[in-house]
Amino acid sequence: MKLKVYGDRMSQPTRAVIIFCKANGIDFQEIKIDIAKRQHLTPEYTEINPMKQVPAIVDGRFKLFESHAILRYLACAFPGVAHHWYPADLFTRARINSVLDWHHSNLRRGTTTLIFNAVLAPVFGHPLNPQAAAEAEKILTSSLSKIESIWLKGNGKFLLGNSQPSIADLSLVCEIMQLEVLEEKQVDRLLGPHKKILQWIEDTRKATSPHFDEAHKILFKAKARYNKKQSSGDNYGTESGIRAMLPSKMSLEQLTHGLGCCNKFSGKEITWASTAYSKPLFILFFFLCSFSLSRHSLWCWHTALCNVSFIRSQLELA
Ligand SMILES: N[C@@H](CCC(=O)N[C@@H](CS)C(=O)NCC(=O)O)C(=O)O
Repeated sequence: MKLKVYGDRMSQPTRAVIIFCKANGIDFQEIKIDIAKRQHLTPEYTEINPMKQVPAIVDGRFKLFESHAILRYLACAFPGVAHHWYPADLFTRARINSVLDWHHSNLRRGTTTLIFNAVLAPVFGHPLNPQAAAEAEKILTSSLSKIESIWLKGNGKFLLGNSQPSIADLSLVCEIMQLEVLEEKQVDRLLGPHKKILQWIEDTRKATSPHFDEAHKILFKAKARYNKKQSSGDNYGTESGIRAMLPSKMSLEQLTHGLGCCNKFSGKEITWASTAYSKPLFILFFFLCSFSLSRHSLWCWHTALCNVSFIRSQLELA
């Protein structure tokens, strides 16, 4: 019987489970439990998760709740899951579990309390509470700093110095993405100083593409709704504000302008890394320069390298 995933995509742990299943080709049926409609409180759902929260899964006769437990179960139960998500090595697993346990009482406490008191409270019939939001912001900021200085230190793209993501990356990044529902200037203030976090979000997004964006679409729409700005901008409600903050992003218009090329691709994004000459190209360039006798041949080489760089960047746009 097909795996059933019960959840609401507005919930960050639900998105982590859905993205995990999709990224690993796990065949599953998504069953929406709409929190806003209180569907998580029904007797039918309480049979599946007596804690009355999402997500939960049913695999045959086996029921399970708590997203971290679900991710660990799926990683072990489905043979097609790539090793890096939850490697078999005991010490590696223990370290991933350590991050996951820390998450619940730190990063998650900060984000959920902040979002509830700064945005969501009225949806559930409570007043906004700026003081509680300010306290939560301190927990969040301290958590982000700890992630950067402890688990993202070094050259690895992902937590614990890994070159590929684990279930801890997915869970924590989905948590931080929930900040999308806040006003843009608030997200800027919270995440702007954390460049490593921004790059890590982007790396996790790319590693789980296109499922990451697809699962998060709902958040951008919710942002528009909560901030009552549906009609104020072309992209409002369809794009990630966090993604736009990446320091390594520039528009192709800026790039092509800089190279003196046409700007018919303007508006698309491109990474600095893809536009920089790679090391071998640099060496080749200077080697040829030193042997070039005329200014004309030098210009030809420069133009050729610009074109190579431009073509490479186009290929990376996808
Ligand atoms: N520790 C749980 C947290 C689950 C949770 O807090 N779910 C929220 C949505 S993100 C929920 O169902 N809230 C409804 C409620 O508590 O009434 C997990 O990781 O699965």
